[in-house]
Amino acid sequence: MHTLEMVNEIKRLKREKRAIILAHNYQMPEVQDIADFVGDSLELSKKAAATNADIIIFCGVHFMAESAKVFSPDKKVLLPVYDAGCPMADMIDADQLRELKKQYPNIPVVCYINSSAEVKAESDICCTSANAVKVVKSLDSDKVLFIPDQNLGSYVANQIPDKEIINWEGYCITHHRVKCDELDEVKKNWNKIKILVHPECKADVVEKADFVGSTSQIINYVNKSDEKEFVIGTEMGVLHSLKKENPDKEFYLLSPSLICHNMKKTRLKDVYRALKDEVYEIKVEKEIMAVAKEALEKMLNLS
Ligand code: CIZ
Ligand code: SF4
Repeated sequence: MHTLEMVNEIKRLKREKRAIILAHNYQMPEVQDIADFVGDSLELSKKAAATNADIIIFCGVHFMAESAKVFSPDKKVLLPVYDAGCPMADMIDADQLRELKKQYPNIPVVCYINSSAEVKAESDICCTSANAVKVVKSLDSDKVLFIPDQNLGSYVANQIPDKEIINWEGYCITHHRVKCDELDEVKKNWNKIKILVHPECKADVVEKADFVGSTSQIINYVNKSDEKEFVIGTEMGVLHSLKKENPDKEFYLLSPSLICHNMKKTRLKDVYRALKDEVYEIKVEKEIMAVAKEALEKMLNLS
């Protein structure tokens, strides 16, 4: 089918089936352009909860579609590519977390949103890269177990030196690849250009950046800034929104390795098939959903 025809079919099916399409900031441009909303995982989950659509096509990775399902259990949530997963989220499972909790009894568990619903259900509170510092600060404990991202955990630990953060050794295979040398090279050649990075990058990269934030925080920073050129240290998908919203500004990727292959698995044809065949439905056990929701809501109640 021709692209234009496919786009029209997607629009028609969307109306017919009362569906909405949500796309993460890291998705392919062709997918972002057909979406009703583009954002980070939390913004998209909130959209999912607020919509009165019957079907949610979630263009992202598995844990994100699961969070959307947790917030809207009565809706049909579809992930267009069944094996679009997040390697970081898979670095800890519920059994491993139960073992960790036995090892460190009575220490609260803060769980990054990049985790399965089952892991969230075993945690005290969730966080995103946008609010991790605030979440950890809010806890009435001087020790905190932080899972699964060691880099985000280290970033939080640096911001809150009076708390001890016990990190799980997970990491994002995409952001963890960025080398400090790559940042040094940029600084050497363009010493005034602003470097904006995601806290999933390693500590030595984060330390030297001008701004550290989630994808949406990076986009907001650029939208408000008077500067004209930026180096972006997060997955390349954000460049699409950045360029679209700021046609007068220039963007450079901090490293060519900033590409998440799982995020790039979803193409227009997959969105079309997801709508047409209603695949692949995300299912989470009822009890897990209820407890995972508590951990997510505790985070939301802080903001
Ligand atoms: O929470 C998200 O959407 C992720 C994985 C990244 C970010 O910073 O937005
Ligand atoms: Fe997971 Fe990293 Fe890909 Fe995000 S960019 S989905 S954390 S592997």
